[in-house]
Amino acid sequence: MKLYTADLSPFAGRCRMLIYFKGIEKDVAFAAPTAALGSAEWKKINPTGKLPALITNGRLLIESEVILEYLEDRFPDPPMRPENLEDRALARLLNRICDLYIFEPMFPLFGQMSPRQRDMAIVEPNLAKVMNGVGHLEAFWPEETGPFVFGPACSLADCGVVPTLFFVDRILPAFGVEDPLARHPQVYSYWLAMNKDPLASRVISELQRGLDERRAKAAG
Ligand SMILES: N[C@@H](CCC(=O)N[C@@H](CS)C(=O)NCC(=O)O)C(=O)O
Repeated sequence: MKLYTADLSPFAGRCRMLIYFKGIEKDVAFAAPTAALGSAEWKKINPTGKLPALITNGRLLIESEVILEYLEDRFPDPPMRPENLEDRALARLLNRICDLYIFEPMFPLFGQMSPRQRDMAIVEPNLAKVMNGVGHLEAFWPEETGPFVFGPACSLADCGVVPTLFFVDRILPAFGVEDPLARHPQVYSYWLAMNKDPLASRVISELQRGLDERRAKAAG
């Protein structure tokens, strides 16, 4: 099985997190994309031009949630879907909040990182939406939990939420929002705990390495 991945991709980071927590690194070869994302060359491998992409049994699977679900079905031990059906639905909901209410509005912000060429008509509404999205995570956060979303074991929700919080934590300060997660107590204490967890923090360090490389390139 081959996973096309990159340090800075939060969506590939979801898949790596599941792979680390399941202990299945020996079953999955990591590969860098063979060409620039979005390029005609890369679209020969993944027609959407995106990451991640999983090649398994001669088939291409894309979309991080689909890859997570596939890996969970293929390697059910340890289980990463919560046992209780409502919690299982909640795990999916938290990941959808990350996709629809946090990443969707965060994407336009990536084009606005430079303060000198910033269009506030793009920044302000999207920044507000991202903060609202984190508020939705807080509102739906399960009670009496920790250190992971659903207690002592990592779930599919953790795989989605950790890379998302990394981006909120690292990108929003560039727009003047200091400590964006500290405004949401449950999400914040979770984030602090994940930074101390050996495997979650491995994913966080990979994302950080990707971000440092991107920033060094941008600085020339
Ligand atoms: N919904 C997709 C999002 C994938 C995505 O947007 N990946 C980014 C990298 S983090 C990408 O490939 N961007 C390049 C592009 O859109 O051309 C998923 O969950 O896998």
